[in-house]
Amino acid sequence: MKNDQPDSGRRRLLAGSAATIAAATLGREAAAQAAAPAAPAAKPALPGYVAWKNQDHMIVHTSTTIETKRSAFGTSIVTPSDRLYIRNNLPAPDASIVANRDAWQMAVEGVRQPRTLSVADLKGMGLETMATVLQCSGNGRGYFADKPSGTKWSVGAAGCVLWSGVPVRTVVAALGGLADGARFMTGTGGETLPAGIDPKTIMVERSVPVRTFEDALLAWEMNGDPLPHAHGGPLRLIVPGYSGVNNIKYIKRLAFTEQETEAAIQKTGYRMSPPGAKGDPSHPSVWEMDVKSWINGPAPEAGTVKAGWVQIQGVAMGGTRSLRRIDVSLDGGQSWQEARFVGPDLGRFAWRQFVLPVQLKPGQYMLASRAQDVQFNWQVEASPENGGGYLNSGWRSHAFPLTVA
Ligand SMILES: Nc1nc2c(c(=O)[nH]1)N[C@H]1C(S)=C(S)[C@@H](COP(=O)(O)O)O[C@H]1N2
Ligand SMILES: [Mo]
Repeated sequence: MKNDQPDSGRRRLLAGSAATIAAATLGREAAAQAAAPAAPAAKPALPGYVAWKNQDHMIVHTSTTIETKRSAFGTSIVTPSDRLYIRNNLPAPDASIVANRDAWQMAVEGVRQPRTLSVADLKGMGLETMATVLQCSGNGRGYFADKPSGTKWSVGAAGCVLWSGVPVRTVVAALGGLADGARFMTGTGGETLPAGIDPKTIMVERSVPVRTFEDALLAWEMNGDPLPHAHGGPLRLIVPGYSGVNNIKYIKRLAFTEQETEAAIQKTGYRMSPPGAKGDPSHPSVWEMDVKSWINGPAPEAGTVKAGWVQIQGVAMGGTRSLRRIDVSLDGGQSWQEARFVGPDLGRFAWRQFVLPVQLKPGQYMLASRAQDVQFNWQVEASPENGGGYLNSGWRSHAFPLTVA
């Protein structure tokens, strides 16, 4: 099984004791399969814990790495929940944790009055709704020429999601403010860890710069529904503008710390190491996302359309900044035309849909897009190759060929 994070402990867990850990999930999956009529041998089916997703719109790499098809983002802004990608570094906790959502507890440390708060407590403290791009650090890895190990995501380990919950700054203020010396915000996932493995080698615990607490959200709702278990329900940390791994699912501890966590997923995992090299603390952490865009239509998979009027359509994100411009090329980047953003701007952490209507004659085209943020930073032509295959935002590798007949 390929993972985002080539860490031996985690691999061992998924390969070895996964049976015990995931017994509940696999049990449900097996039951669902037994009940279903025999399907013709086809693409891998959705595992039981995400059986509610739309099979037609998903690519199942493994039971813990499932991406949205390029044709399936839709032309609205928000990615429908049943098409949103899934990525688990560890088997998810048992689904019983969403039986009584309000009872889920999270410890808050590194504030003047540390406390353990339930989701019910948090719901009483504040409410905010925001849209953010949730994007796996390894999204686009499949386009790196170096072929770094890990899931070969194309564009679909990403989505634009509406979250509702309480701002972290509201919780911090209610608990007397940050303790002195806090330099990082550290979130811990609520997975049950197996005995006999050093927790640090497998736990999902991430530290991000402390200033992110000003924008961060503790979310219990996603796209208008209670946060699905598969996406981190009952409670998830959203760090806007930061790549997927920093958005801790089923969060059980939020700590403002002087040091980064010692967990392998932080120390050696998700580091921008040189190609072929393993990560270590001297390499930059995978934190903020870059300005990026890609085209989703027409026909990103079939690659053929009829001559005539065609809407070139895609999504663009600024990472941590708003966008000012989006360009489209029909000839692989030799010439560019400005396209138009569609629909309301849901804020600097959301993505925007864009469109360019063109009249196409029969022939071969190469569709590419490049976005520019409000600080005039253009999306790069090629992102630097790196050991983990992280943060690929290069417009050239995200281009695709179109035959017009
Ligand atoms: N607790 C916990 N949080 C987690 C993970 C995990 O395995 N456990 N995976 C991270 C990674 S690598 C990504 S890309 C996103 C995936 O979120 P999704 O499955 O809701 O799409 O969650 C992040 N948060
Ligand atoms: Mo990820």
